[in-house]
Amino acid sequence: MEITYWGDIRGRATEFRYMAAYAKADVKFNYFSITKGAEGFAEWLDKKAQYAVDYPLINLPFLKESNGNIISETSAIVHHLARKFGFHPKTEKEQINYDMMFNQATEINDMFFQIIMQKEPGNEKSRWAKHVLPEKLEPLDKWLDLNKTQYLCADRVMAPDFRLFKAIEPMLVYKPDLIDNFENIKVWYNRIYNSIKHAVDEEKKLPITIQYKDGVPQDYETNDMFPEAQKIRFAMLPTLYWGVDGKMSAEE
Ligand SMILES: N[C@@H](CCC(=O)N[C@@H](CS)C(=O)NCC(=O)O)C(=O)O
Repeated sequence: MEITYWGDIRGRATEFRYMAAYAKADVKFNYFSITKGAEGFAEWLDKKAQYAVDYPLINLPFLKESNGNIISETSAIVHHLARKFGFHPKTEKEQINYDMMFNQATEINDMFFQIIMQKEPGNEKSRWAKHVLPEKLEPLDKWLDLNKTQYLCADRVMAPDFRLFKAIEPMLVYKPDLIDNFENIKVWYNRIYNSIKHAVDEEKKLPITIQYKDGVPQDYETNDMFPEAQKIRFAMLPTLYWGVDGKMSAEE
């Protein structure tokens, strides 16, 4: 199978790469260049229009199976990979844990994007990192302690583990003492890290994303299927204060 996404950033592909690394699976990754800026985006828009003829939901990332089937939507791809690699629930109890943990991991991942990446550094953000962020992780530490499982849903790794790991890894760069008091999360984190060390270390070399405004193609109006909608979306792109090139160190 093949997965297509933006290259030279982590973005939404990190969890796919971690899952593939853990499963030692043969997944081919194709990349459009977003770090080329406007030019890379224009190349994608051109291809997108071609794919959209047969597959109107086309987006980045998308997965193409060997029979030609296309799957878009990040979480749909994650669940598909989970089923293929055995990282999916097999009993009702596992299914319940999986559903809950996937939601928890998604919320924590979204919080990372909305607050750590989009909020200007300052007193409010520091207080958020000191008080709110640990408050979100503490119940998960207790959950692991009470369940006595090696991973979030059971004694085997499943998709929510990768989603949460992918969110926590850069959080630890942003706030290195974040899990110091969470013994169970620490053990869980190191267990996953030690299984896919090489993939994680490779990922650490990449920025999470680009400063979005740098990727806006000048000529998108001639390329885009919905130029007016794109124009409004581009005008509303947030400024990122963390997670882009040169802005990935600890903040206090
Ligand atoms: N709902 C989609 C959103 C995907 C998305 O926002 N992709 C961004 C990159 S992270 C993109 O550049 N998409 C290409 C496009 O909009 O044409 C998903 O969950 O995968």
